[in-house]
Amino acid sequence: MLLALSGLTGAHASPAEPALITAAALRFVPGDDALPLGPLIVEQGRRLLFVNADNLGVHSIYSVEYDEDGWPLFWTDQQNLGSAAEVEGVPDLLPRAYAFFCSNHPEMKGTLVVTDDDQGA
Ligand SMILES: [Cu+2]
Repeated sequence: MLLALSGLTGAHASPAEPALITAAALRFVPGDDALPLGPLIVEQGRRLLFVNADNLGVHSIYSVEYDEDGWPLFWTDQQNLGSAAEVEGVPDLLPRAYAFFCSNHPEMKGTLVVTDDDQGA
């Protein structure tokens, strides 16, 4: 999974600024349904950057669902405190809700909602 950063200037027609998800205190912010900000909402085609701002652990993002080839629909490598990575696969997602988790902390769960392009977030 060393390809994680290869899509940064890829062919996807995405807004210049990626959406952002952060890990803090063993939660995803936004994304954790139990927190006030709720699910993470991203317009279809937009890139997503994951930042680990958590001094309590090394974190990653993995979709719960896998494709027919056995790959997660979206994912990142493990990120140490202060490191960041693009969440691979997000710009290709169709509009709907997707559950995800941290591979190190299965109790760290979240929901990514991909919206139609013109719906905003
Ligand atoms: Cu974690």
